[in-house]
Amino acid sequence: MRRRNFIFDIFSIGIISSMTPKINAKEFINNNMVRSISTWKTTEANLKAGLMLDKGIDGLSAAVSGVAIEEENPKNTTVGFGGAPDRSGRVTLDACVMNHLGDCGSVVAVENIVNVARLAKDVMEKTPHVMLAGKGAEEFAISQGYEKRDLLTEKSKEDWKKWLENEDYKPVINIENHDTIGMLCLDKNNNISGACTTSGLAYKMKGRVGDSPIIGSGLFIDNKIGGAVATGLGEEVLKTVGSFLVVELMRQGKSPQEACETAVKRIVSSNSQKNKFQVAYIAMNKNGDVGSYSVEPGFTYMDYFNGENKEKVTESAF
Ligand code: SD4
Repeated sequence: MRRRNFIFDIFSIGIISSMTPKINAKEFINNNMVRSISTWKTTEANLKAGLMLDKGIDGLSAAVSGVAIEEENPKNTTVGFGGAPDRSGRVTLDACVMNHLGDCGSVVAVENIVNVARLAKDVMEKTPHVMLAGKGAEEFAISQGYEKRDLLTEKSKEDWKKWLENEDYKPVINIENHDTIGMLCLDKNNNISGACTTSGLAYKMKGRVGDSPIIGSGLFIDNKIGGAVATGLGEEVLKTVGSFLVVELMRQGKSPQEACETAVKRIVSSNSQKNKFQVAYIAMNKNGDVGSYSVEPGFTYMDYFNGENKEKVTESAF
């Protein structure tokens, strides 16, 4: 089971060894508050999770049920059913989950299964592994009773055929403000969990995997400190191990907002041109404070807090 524990000891792995954590877990107050945040205008998904948290349901269950709404939404072209395929016309999904104990599960390049965040949770809870890929993940899903479904819709097939006419591949910035969903949930026990689920970049190369299913890049939680999730061009998030970086910055004493800004600026510092790509982070600490920042304008996130579910606009580096 310990193989699944991804809580890094920053001192033992020698990263930033001169830094003394300024945040002590004891500084955080447990006041029974709940909060759920999710990337993009994922209104219903975030509301679903928030209401579950209000009822006292644990953060991981709330996150997995919340993101399932986008996985099942055919209009979201970057998640689950209706997600854009790769160049060869296959829809391949990536997802991961992480809980307050530091346990995590992940699936990559899965075909024919809609609820891949739940599948990642099943990998975490029912196998001795952290990550399952491709056919193996699909076979595991079928063995657990998941329905096999064609993830291409008439619309996504039509769009792909249109794309094939020019085969012009470039990252799209802010796809209709509705995109990959990453969610962080703080439950009544003051535990943070999260989930991240995507079909990845539209018309990616066959076999391409982004940041979303990679623990530390697309999602990272350290329940003593907080959590972060990423969206946007996964290659840039992977290169900076983005979500892990945001959580480590919070460990050093930065607020969720400052941590997201610093992590985005690290990406921007090696990519000085505007309009190249989007990357955004959202983060939450154990107090339930939240923050968000993006490379380009136009990123919004949902915030369920005190019984209200609001869309928030994020500031950006450009
Ligand atoms: C990826 N990060 O596969 C995902 C895509 C995404 O907003 O988040 N799009 O690179």
